[in-house]
Amino acid sequence: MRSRVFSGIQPTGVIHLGNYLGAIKSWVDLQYKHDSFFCIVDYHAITVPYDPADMRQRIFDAAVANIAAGLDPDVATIFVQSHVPEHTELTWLLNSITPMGWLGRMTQFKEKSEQFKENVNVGLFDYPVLQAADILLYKAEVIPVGEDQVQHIELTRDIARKFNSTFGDTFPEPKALLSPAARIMALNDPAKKMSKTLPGSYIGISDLPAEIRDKMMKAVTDAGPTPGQEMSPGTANLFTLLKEFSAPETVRRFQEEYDSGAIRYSELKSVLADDIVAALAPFREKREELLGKPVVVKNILRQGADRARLYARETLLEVKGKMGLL
Ligand code: AQP
Repeated sequence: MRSRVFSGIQPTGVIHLGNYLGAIKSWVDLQYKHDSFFCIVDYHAITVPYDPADMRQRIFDAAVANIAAGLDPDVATIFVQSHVPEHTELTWLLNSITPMGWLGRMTQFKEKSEQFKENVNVGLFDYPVLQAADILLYKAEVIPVGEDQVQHIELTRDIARKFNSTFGDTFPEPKALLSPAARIMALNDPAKKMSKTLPGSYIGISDLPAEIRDKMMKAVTDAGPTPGQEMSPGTANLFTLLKEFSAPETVRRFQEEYDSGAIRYSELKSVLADDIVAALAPFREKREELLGKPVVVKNILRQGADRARLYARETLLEVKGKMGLL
């Protein structure tokens, strides 16, 4: 039997190169090899401050962006988390076996509660249990994510193991699958990860060519190459992007120039920006096309939720039965 893949993305307005290279790109490859579920996780997105007037559009935009990036509704199940109420129901059941100490250790919770001091809500604390429910509801085994999510997948394994040992074997223990570019760094501050809440850090996959060039030219590098020593984080980040977007001969050429000390970072940035613009062109075209077909997109999401619910209901019945609730 083909193993099952689950992954999610928050409808938080912007999909950047980190999201794309860390997660979406590998989803596109995996969907043809596995039974795949891809979810727009709106319940996760409401755990930080947001404008309700924008949310509907952001969910729609996230669906459009992912389909335009290559998710194929004919082979993968693409749906919105809040359309499948079993996600929150399983969360409650899993809450009852998850120690608070496990959640208090989560790096994302610590960072977000620092970032949103005025609104450290229970949902933000419980976020990883909802994520565990997302995954376990489909008994998914392969979870393609960026490096920042590995800790949450480990926690999901712990929750699965605890459930299995308490109530009997039910869930497989899922594994994080990291892409070769699992941690893209901020362009303006390479010590931090590229992130939509860090202004100037990211290139969005729907950015216009001029914006892409402008952001790339401002990327932080260093005073000059240091052949034989470790590359500075900013330059290493540009080489990671170069390996993803440029031809192997281009990568080789800049690597040789770096090694000989002859590299000009302005030239590297300019070539890289052009290659990113070219690579994203088909995406921009497809996105424009889908934005003009809202009914088609909504139907994809409705059919996705209908299919997802078939699996979700079955798992929930099994779990409730094992917990003595049926
Ligand atoms: N910089 C990154 N490098 C590689 N992968 C990344 N991901 C996110 N940032 C990077 C991966 O993208 C997937 C979708 O994640 P998400 O929807 O939870 O987005 P996020 O992590 O909230 O994105 P941001 O921009 O980092 O948001 P903020 O600013 O809110 O923290 C996940 O698989 C994630 O690992």
